[in-house]
Amino acid sequence: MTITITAFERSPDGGKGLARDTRVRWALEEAGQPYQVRLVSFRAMKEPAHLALHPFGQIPTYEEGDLVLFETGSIVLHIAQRHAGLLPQDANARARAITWMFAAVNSVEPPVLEFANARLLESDKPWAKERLPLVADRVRSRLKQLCARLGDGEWLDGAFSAGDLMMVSVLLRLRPSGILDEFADLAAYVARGEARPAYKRAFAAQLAVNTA
Ligand SMILES: N[C@@H](CCC(=O)N[C@@H](CS)C(=O)NCC(=O)O)C(=O)O
Repeated sequence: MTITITAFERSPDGGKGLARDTRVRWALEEAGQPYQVRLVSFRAMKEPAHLALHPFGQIPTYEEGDLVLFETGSIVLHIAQRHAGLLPQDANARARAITWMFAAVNSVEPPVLEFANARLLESDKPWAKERLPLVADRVRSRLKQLCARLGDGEWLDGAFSAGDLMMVSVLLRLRPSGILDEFADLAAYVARGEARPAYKRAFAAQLAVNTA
């Protein structure tokens, strides 16, 4: 069945791979699944046709036959459960990999987004200078904990999994700030993710859209 995802017609990051369709493209590449992309403008995202797919008027969405999904955690989990390559066979290891997916979106992404927003969207506010260090420290504290758990491991729990895919995708948003480089093991972990051929194909595909 044909898989269709949605992505920005023009990503605000100009193709740096930070828009969340990249993580879905990456999962599909890891799973060896072909897919089509429907590009949407910011205006179209808020119109009824797209709101029927995504109640919050965002990208990405995922369509496969009658199935429509939104939320990248759910989309990546769906892909990982239906195709080999993103979740271990062993039931407990599988549950732990899924736990890391949740950790990425529930425990790491919120402070990362708060920090990114403080840097990019709120920098002109009178309180920005005072707030930014607080928000940065909240990120540092999460990264320190994550770094301690990763230790000198290659991935978070044994072989590469959808948990790593989600975590690397979330951490990549920190790259422009330089904060990731304060944690050498995490920076190397993210670089390992980016070095995967499937990530490179996903990145190139979104870049092609944004440089066309
Ligand atoms: N929690 C959602 C977040 C989706 C999201 O924030 N999408 C962004 C692009 S990366 C978007 O559509 N932003 C435009 C908007 O919210 O109007 C997910 O993981 O899918």
